[in-house]
Amino acid sequence: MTNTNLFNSVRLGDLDLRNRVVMAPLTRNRALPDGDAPHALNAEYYAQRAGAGLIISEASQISPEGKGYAWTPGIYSDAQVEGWRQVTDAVHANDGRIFIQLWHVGRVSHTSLQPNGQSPVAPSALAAETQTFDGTAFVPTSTPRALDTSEMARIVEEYRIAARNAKKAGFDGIELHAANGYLLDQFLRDGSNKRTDAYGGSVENRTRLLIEVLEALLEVWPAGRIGIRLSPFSHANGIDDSDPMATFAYVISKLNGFGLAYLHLVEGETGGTRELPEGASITALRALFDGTYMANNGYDRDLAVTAVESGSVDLVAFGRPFIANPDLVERLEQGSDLNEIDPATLYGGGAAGYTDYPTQKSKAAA
Ligand code: 8OZ
Repeated sequence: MTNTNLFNSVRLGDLDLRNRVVMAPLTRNRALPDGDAPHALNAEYYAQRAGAGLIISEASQISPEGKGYAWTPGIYSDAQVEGWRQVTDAVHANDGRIFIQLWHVGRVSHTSLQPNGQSPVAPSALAAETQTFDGTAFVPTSTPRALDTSEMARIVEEYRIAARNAKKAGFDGIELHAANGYLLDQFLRDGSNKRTDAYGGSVENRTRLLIEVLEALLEVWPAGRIGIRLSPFSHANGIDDSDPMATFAYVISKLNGFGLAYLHLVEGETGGTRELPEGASITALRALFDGTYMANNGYDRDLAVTAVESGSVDLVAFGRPFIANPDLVERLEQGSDLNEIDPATLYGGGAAGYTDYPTQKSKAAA
């Protein structure tokens, strides 16, 4: 990457992005309640935000078992592929680019959201200290059952099928969600992974599932169309590790050599402070990765412009600002005021607080 301006076009693998501003993956719980398929409303929402250099879709479960909240979209059924096709067509019609984020929640789920009311699955039978939304209320997550070693191949296969579906649905690429305390993160961390088989114990073993999944994805997509998201110092969904620097230094070093499109890090606590625990360093972790770096968490215009100018950050993913400002890139470029976000309409519902945030232009015309 040669120029270092947030608003200039940039090459990502074999893709040209119109700028370095990325729409972060954002859970909005607005898929069709019967079958978890995206639909026209979601297409409108993403198309409104196609000014981003790259959109990363909301997290999308790779299987019914991978679901942890009401009304999140899936990418395992034909109806879901059809629904996502509406989204990708609408984004492409506006000259945007969109990757889908592939998700398995692991233990961050509730029996009422699982097939046949079964227990969620996890590396170990330890409940997450967090809540989920079951469609009516926030409820404590259910205690999971530990996956049997013989089931790991099935999980990997489900990621592979989801990656194929993402291609059928017309996405430009995929992002592997290995952050925020979900299944792959649960395997990486010694707080949630107490396994004694080849998938637990040493950091090499805890990283095994992630690497097997990546290898499966690489059989479907070229490396330049696959990104990965990690949140090394986050405690989202009750995740913990006794030595996150050591764990993630290993994980990130292992990612080198695959030639992935990018490494995407949540810097600090997910959606919270950017401050890091003592001994932690995003800069040191970033330096271990030899490819494109996408930064996220609490960036505003100045922080983003400076980070990109410094050369240490290649792409900046904005989350909440993109919810309230469909024309975020234009506003950032012009240094304009941003719309305020309405916290009441973040999760679930219809167009209100979803597709009705005004652009500068629509505001001026009103
Ligand atoms: C907010 C609410 C539900 C899920 C994440 C997929 O944190 C999520 C998520 C965020 O990665």
